[in-house]
Amino acid sequence: MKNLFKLGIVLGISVIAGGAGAATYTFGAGSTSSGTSYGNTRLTGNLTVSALSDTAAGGALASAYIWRDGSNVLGNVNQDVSDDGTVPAGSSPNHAVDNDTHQDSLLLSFSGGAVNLSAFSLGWAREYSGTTLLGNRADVALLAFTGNSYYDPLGHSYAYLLSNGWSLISEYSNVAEGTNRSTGTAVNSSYWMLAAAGGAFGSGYAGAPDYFKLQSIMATPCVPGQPGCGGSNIPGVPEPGSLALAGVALAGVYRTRRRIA
Ligand SMILES: [Ca+2]
Ligand SMILES: [Ca+2]
Ligand SMILES: [Ca+2]
Repeated sequence: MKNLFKLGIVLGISVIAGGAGAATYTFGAGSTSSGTSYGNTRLTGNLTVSALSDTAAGGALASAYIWRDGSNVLGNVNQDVSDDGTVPAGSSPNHAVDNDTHQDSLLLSFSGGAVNLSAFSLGWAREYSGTTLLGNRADVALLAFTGNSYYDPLGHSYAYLLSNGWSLISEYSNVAEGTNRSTGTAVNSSYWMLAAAGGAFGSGYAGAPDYFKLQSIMATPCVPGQPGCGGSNIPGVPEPGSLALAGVALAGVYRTRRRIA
């Protein structure tokens, strides 16, 4: 962990190593953004987040805009301007990940091997019935790619994804704002999706729209023998020795760059 911590400092990433290889990913100053319109991404450590919504013809997924507010939480402004507003800010409250009119999601892509997504936290959450606020909570769906050959989900409906390699891990109802929600799954994958619940995923919407902004996720590198750790998903679990070497190598790069500068 000590080396992981050093690695984080060297890279300036917003990943905090926890016990048993778990890392908490946040989206503050140490994370970086790419792009200023639909299809932009946010990178933190080995995690790239992008935004999707079913705004294309036939409910197919189109790219959306990751909106990050002053609390460093991630929302989603989709391409239906009459629904979610316009980039970059969107119209409140539809700059959240929501299932009001269209179903928004955040795609989580990990480089370097499969991970177990063990928990997530919403920095802001609302559920409404009409104009009545039911609570600072949201119903959330979690999906993982468990197929053999990954493909870009753009252009496909959520229902298509569920029949073609993606699995619904669970719907979590009434996830309270500001709490860490355990996913309870043993699945490992390099590709995960957090979506506003309901629609193709089940009953979580239940007529009461959900709105949330993602604060953090906790993920653990794949442990051999766990589901999703075989075949093409060979885990990227670094040995302590190789981590130390990586730290030394990165420190070397850093020094070299400083000398060049
Ligand atoms: Ca939205
Ligand atoms: Ca919406
Ligand atoms: Ca709901």
